[in-house]
Amino acid sequence: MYTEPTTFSAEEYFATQPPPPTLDHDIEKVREFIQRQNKEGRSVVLVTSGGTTVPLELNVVRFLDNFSAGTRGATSAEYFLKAGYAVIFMHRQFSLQLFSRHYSHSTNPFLDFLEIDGPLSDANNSNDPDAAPIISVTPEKRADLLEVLSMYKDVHKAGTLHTLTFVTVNDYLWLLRAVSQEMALLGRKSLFYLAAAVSDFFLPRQKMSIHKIQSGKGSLHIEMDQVPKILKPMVDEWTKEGFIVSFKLETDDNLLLPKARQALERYGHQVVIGNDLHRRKFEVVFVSRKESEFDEYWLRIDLGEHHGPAHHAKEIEEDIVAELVKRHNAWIEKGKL
Ligand code: PAZ
Repeated sequence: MYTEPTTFSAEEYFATQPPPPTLDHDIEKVREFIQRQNKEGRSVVLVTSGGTTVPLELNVVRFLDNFSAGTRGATSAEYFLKAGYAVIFMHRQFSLQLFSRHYSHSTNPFLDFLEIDGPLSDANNSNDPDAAPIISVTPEKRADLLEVLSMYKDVHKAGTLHTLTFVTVNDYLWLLRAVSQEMALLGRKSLFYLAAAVSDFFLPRQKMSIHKIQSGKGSLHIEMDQVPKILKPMVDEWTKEGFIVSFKLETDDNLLLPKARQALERYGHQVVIGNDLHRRKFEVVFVSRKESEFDEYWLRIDLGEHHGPAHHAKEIEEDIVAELVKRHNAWIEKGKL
């Protein structure tokens, strides 16, 4: 069946697409979190992370996905916490998480760090807990683990991290709108770090097949509508004083700067961070406005660089966050004039 593609404004989108069932509950928790951080005088950053899906059926079997492991978001969120921010980490379900990301099952399996002291047979045959073998951490891994674990415990004790999950682009849009509206309370002390890879296209609920799309009728033609440009109402209505940083991912080098500039021009927010798919771990460009000109600031790291006592590989997110904290502080100060 062919139906005309629709261009939705943000308003039309929210009037026709249903909110996720847990939205009210999720936002109540976000509100409490923001109110507490505001009372305690902290700046709050919303970090979005991971890809969004576009389901093709209401009883979803198939969906379109956007590329993103969630590394940028999870890594940056840790550096924001280190810089004293409270973090709302809004991420794709099952994408990389803060802290546990250091022990990803594919690159650094946690079980490989553990040792069993004592014969296993004792554990199986005895009811005496003292006879149970002791599990310990491989000595050369202890310092690294201690560093991650201490930060994890400190953050939980301080209550400065709040986590939200999305799966579909619809979940993402509803959550983003509601969280930004709540963050308006913080005025200039709110920072938005939109690193999630968000689909530009979606299938409105009204056009979705209820059941699994059947094969046997030849090729499949799906016409998707454009996701509304959500940054516009975010800047103009939802969070007028927030410092908003969006990301632009491209695979064609020639498009990176023009597309980043175009986004700034269109939405009027503060910074677009451009990154190329294959170089994103060691090179990004900050595009912003200086009076009527565009300002471009390239940030590059040497991937072989090591620092700190645990000899971690340098992560570009450390420098991205340091630069943004500087710019956000200047933004806060400017608001006081
Ligand atoms: O999650 P990841 O570390 O694998 O990738 C990060 C990224 C490339 C998705 C992010 O830096 C980004 O560019 N996000 C915006 C993508 C977009 O243009 O929609």
